[in-house]
Amino acid sequence: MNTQDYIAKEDKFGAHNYHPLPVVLDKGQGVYVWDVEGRKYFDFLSAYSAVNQGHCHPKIVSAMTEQAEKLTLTSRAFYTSVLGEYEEFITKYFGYDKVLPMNTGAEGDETALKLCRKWAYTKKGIKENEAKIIVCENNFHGRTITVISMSTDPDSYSGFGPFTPGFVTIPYDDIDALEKELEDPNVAGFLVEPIQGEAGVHVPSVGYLNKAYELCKEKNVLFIADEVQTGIARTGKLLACDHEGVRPDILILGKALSGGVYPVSAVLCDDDIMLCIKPGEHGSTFGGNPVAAKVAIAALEVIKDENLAEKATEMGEYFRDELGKINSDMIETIRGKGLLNAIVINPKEGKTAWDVCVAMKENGLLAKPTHDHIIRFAPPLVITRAELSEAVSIIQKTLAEFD
Ligand code: IF1
Repeated sequence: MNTQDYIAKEDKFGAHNYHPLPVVLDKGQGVYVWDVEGRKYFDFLSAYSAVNQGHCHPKIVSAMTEQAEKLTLTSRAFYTSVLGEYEEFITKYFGYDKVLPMNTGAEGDETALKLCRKWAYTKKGIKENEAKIIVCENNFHGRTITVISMSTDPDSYSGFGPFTPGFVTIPYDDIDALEKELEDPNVAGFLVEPIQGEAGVHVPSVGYLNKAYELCKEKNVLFIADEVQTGIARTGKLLACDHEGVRPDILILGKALSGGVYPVSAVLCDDDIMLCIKPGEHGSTFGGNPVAAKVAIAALEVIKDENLAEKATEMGEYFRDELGKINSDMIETIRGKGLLNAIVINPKEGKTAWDVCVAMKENGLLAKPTHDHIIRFAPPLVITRAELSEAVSIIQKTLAEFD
């Protein structure tokens, strides 16, 4: 079978809920992936920041295989020899009293919403079913019905109503708008991405997160950080909130929490919030399973052992500097933090970000547009300066093809 055969098979038997770049991947190692015809590519998407540690990191893979040969899943009907070890490890790693283990990022957001509402009714004293949670325009928190009920993107919510009530939307990076909505005594939480990834890597003004946190504290409102994409060293700190010294009341993690090896997400907070949910009020079949637990410990150890947050800072600065040297009228803006970056493309003679991504693929680098004109560049954090330099050459060569 060749590339077209694989694509045809997926087209025939799979749902059409994606429009992938026309490449069929077969193998991954570090910053590289190979397609079914043996062509090698730089992966500059990292599965949307799930593969921060590099594809198939040996330490993480062996943690998975070792546990998988011993005990994979019991459900939470029983204790296991691994979960407590993981819970202690991750709560000490991030500095919270407790963790509620789940599997996907969306489940992490849903869990955070439930914790926030439960806390609102049992601790803040908001009347049952009256709690409101503030979210930002252009947010992306996942694909479930409640999560898309918070979305302002018609592609995310159109045709999926009716929607979950109780959300208030404000512009991102707008402190005055937040301050105004916080006047409502029924507001229980503020859910925010420290950097809006899907919206096109929008880095908020310096001080935004800190000021937002202070305002929430003044009004006894929970500051909830969705670090599913920005967390785990991607932006040059362990958490994007660390750039501003903000400690979220509820922290949502996913993606690179497993290094892309297994679905693992987690919600961390302190006892006064976490213990609002009682036995039997929340959970999931696979949440906190032994394989996820061991994989997450290994994935987090790799982040520290290999200094990946510091590397993301250093390599990100180098990458943005080198991109800035490319002389192309198709590059309108370069923005990002750490190794979460994006360029805004000026369409040229009808050629869009998609065309640039297809051309970069032909030249050995994989990236995907977000919305019509933005290309996100997010390589694994293990990338070296030499590899980044080679990747920038590919980007430059590709853009020159459109001259
Ligand atoms: C897809 C987007 C990114 C996320 C944040 C929660 C979740 C995500 C900040 C939900 C997931 C993924 C979903 C994935 C593509 C990717 C994505 F393009 F969809 F929007 F990264 F920007 N919070 N983002 O970014 O986590 O349930 O997916 O594990 O194909 O839908 P999930």
